[in-house]
Amino acid sequence: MIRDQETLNQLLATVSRFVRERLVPNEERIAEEDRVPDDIVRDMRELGLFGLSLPEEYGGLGLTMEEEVSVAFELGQTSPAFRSLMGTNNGIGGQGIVIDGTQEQKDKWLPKLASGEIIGSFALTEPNAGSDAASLRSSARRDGDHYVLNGTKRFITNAPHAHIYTVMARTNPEDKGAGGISAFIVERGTPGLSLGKIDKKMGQKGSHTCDVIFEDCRVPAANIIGGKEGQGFKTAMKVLDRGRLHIAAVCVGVAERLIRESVKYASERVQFGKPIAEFQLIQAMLADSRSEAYAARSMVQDAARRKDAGENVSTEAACCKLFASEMVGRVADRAVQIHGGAGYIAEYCVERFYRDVRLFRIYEGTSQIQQLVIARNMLRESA
Ligand code: COS
Repeated sequence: MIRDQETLNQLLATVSRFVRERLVPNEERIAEEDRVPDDIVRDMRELGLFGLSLPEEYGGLGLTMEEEVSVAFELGQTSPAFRSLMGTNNGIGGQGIVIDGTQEQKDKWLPKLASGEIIGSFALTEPNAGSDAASLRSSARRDGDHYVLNGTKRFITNAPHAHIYTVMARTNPEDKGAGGISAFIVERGTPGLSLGKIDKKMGQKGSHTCDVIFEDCRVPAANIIGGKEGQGFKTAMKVLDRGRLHIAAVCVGVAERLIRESVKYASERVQFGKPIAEFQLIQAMLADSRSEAYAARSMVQDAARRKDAGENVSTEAACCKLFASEMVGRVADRAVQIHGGAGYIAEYCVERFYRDVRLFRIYEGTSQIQQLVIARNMLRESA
């Protein structure tokens, strides 16, 4: 649902201009330096980007899902590392508190997340629990008015910069499945919390992940999300439903950028006496990419509208994540192909995006997990 088209159009125009004038010219620099410069982070804060999807009463912009994906289509037009930095506050690092947090937790954390004063991070994955998230082994043992956390979380986006971590840990050792898991907000600096070294990734340079390690880390019982044990897995799944739609929208944005780059290159590059864009085999690749990106955009918009209307979009979000992330992989591959030898050279952005987009098929649930979610929901509905 779009609340006010005119206000949204203004926001989209501002974000689009910011992406074009401020972020795109800095893409190579952040890839080389592997960090987003402080002045750009400051500008992102001033634009309200850290609080896009956080409620207005806490200082966010309170975007509906349809509005959020519209903004994500724009943010996707540049290196995913920029979006990643503020993506966790709006998404997996902040939504657990928005969806299931107590009033005190919301009051305490959401205003700082919305302003970008602090960064939130989501710690679900472990060395031995990736796709099978419910098998996680990190433990949280009650001790008076605290819980004592032990375990290791892996590949945690923004962990090196985060001030708070949403941590899923097992409070009931008797229950080895989803029901034994609770979600906690753990503050950086809590004794017993330490970070591993920053992972060397294939792409998305400038966005950082690392291990988060808990060794007898005492967390106040008041920090259990929602104040109740055993709800953490469901909180995580709800957060991921929303996150998957957002990621799908980012995939659409990146695909549209890659298509623009491909059209531009194909129009300029001359072979056999004419621009290669005039050759039908090149046109076929452009047309396939355009059709697929359009399909993904339409899917994401439809799912977002349904979510705003109050429907359960677990299946649709998984469909969007599956299709859009696979789609942008194909679009990036064609973009490199259209660029030929130049596409394999770092001087052209398609080489960087080709590596960047590979992650979309993996994080926030692999393509195979999306397939599993979709098929399971289908079978449940038919039963
Ligand atoms: N919203 C709300 N509740 C949900 C839910 C959702 N989308 N999905 C599952 N649940 C609930 C179920 O209803 C069930 O509750 P009950 O026990 O009360 O019935 C509980 O959570 C357990 O669900 P389920 O039995 O489906 O859990 P599984 O262990 O079979 O796991 C998958 C399901 C595979 C879907 C889950 O482990 C998953 O999403 N894995 C991928 C994790 C991931 O995306 N990791 C990326 C890293 S985080 S960036």
